[in-house]
Amino acid sequence: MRPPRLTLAATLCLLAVAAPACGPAATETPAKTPCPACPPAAPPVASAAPVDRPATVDEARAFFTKVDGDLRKLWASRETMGFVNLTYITEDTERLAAQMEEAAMEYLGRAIKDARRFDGLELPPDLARMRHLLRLAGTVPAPDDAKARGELAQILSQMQGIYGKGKYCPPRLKGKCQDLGELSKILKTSRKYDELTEAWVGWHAISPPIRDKFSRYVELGNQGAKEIGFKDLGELWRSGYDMPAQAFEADLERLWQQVKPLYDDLHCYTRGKLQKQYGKDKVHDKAPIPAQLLGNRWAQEWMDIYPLVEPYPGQASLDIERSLAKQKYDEIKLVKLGERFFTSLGMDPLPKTFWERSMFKKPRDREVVCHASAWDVTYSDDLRIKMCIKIDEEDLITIHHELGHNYYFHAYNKLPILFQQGANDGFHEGIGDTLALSVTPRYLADQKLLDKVPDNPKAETNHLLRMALDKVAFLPFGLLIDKWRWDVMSGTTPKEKYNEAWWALRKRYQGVDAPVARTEADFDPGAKYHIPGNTPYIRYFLARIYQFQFHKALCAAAGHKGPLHTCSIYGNKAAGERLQAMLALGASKPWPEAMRAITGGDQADAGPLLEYFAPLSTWLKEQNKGQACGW
Ligand code: X8Z
Ligand code: ZN
Repeated sequence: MRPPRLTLAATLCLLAVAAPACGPAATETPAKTPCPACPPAAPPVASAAPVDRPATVDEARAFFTKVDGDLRKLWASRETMGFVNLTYITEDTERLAAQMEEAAMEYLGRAIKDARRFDGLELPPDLARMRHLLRLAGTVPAPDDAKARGELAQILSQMQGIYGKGKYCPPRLKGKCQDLGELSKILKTSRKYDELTEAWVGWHAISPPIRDKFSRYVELGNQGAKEIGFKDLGELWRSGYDMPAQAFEADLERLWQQVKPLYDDLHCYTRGKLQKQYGKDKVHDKAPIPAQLLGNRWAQEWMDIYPLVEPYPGQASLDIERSLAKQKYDEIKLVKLGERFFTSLGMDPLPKTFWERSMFKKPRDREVVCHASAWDVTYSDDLRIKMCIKIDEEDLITIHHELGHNYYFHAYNKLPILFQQGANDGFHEGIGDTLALSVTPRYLADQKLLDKVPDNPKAETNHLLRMALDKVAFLPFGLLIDKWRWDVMSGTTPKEKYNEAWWALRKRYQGVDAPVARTEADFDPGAKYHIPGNTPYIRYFLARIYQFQFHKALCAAAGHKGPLHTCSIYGNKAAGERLQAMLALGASKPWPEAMRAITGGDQADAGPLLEYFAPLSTWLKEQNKGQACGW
């Protein structure tokens, strides 16, 4: 993903000097203390049209052409500096990245307001689309007031800082602390109830200091959103889906109702297995599952408890780690394997600069952000990934995910910059995952990474359950994160009820509960990166639905016969062309048109996901017979 528009680095310049900040803001309000190394002021927006007569289409075209050129420069600087910063963290790179971010944010705010001149003017479709997308181009729009803008940027930086530095330091470790990576490992691998509870509580102790900052961020973000015509920030976030925000919510509910029965069956089966492991005094009948028992800090994906829930132990292993080691896979060889999937579909090889400029390995001599991401820092094929690759199956799949972003960037990089986005953000998150659905046991065997294809019905059930622990378990979590945030942003959930509302949603949608009593002294939503990180989350829910639609359509294009979960489009040029046709649209058209280009339909639909898991669904129902499901 491109990193969220406002990064940790974005405010260090503001911290260093009194507001107003660097960049063009200083031209509006005289700077008291100039930033030590401010980037050149962003060019003023082309508000070419005089105000005493209606604007014309020609003026609108000139305006958007100018905005395109300006944003290219500002965003390319921001992305380039962001990449340097995250792959070489120092105070200097943070300060420079902050300046670029501030300049881009200020310019965008002005451009949005200047574009109002063209409201009500009938524009040709491309310009009308740009007018629409410009208003949505910032994740959190900066308030006009430079002081408020500075405060917002500072809070964003602080929230990310607190999260990033979060550690648990139990007295028994005598001064030694555990970071998120170490706590994650415990939550993945331990089968001791108390140890799991401690790790969960330990991680969730990092977020109370985020609570006040988060509530101020909501106030300031709402202020910025109102200034550009939205009721609140949540409405802005819900407006990026080519339908009114309310219709979008109704569509989400429709999708959720489609998949909920499958989730409920998975929940029931999993709870039964956890009862066997931990006892009914710990995992109660007809009750939510304690969140620390699902193998993941947030109980969002449950793959790591596969050994506890494996339907048929003793079947051929699906684990490729040994083969990777035996065949001497290193980071580059693993990325080449991922690239080969894309080129096998007829897509271009990655540019030479990708191999020169990416970060594939955790450097030994400097601080970096290891969280995987994909970039086109110049919006013109300067593709990279940034990842601390482990040589295992999980990272092979993540490489496909990241390369999916890169190939999307590549496909649309000749478009105007406002169209250089996914058809919507769920599309972007779903591309690499779509190809990863084709990383089937058969494909892995063809790549000599599995000795044989385990193709008896028992092995197939094992495989589908493994997939469901990732894809199906995630669905309610993907939905509820932003349901919580939208309620906070609209004021439906006041600050005094942040945690209560959070657990009400987690119980209602996921059937998961906190391991110990929680109060409003806690701030459990803040322990999930995307909350302090200002990153909208509903995109991941959408991506999990879309990727099965895309997979089904590409399998049909490839002429696949047989169940959907056995299809791999590897090597199929017809599937590649179909995918490419959709990617090349970027955001130039409303997303239903992009959906039509790949699937022939124009709706989000969980039908293909249900089709993929149909054999598992039947099997789960059989297993759950006589069980008291639900919570
Ligand atoms: O944040 C991510 C990606 C970045 S695009 C690594 N994901 C969500 C999460 O980790 O919570 C992917 C799945 C959901
Ligand atoms: Zn992603």
